Amino acid sequence: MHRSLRLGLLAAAIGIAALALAACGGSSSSSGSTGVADGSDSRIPAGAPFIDQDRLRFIPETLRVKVGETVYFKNSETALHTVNVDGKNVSGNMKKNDVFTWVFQEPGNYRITCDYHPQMKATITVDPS
Ligand SMILES: [Cu+2]
Repeated sequence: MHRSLRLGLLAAAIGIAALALAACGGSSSSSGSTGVADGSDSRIPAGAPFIDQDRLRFIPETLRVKVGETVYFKNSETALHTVNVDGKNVSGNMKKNDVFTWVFQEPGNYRITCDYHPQMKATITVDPS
């Protein structure tokens, strides 16, 4: 009697854990698993559109936002980076742990590049709000 109750509780706990994992997997795959801030940096709200500068790359290299949304960029490594929007340096030099924000005012596809690393490329698609 006691044993079967315990087994039942265990099965329920496993079921809940499986549901939680499934929910996690679903939300991360729909957001591309990156591109959304996880809240680990208090300056960047969890859920905000986010591009990391790391390993000499923009991560992710594609991002979709709406007009008026704040996009967060963070330099997570020691190399200096910049955020250039359609070829224009809008951030200035970003050192390690610097955070830069940008709000796109018009729909369209924007090229994101870095002054120092030609291989750093991303595209941000801005949809009407
Ligand atoms: Cu760079």
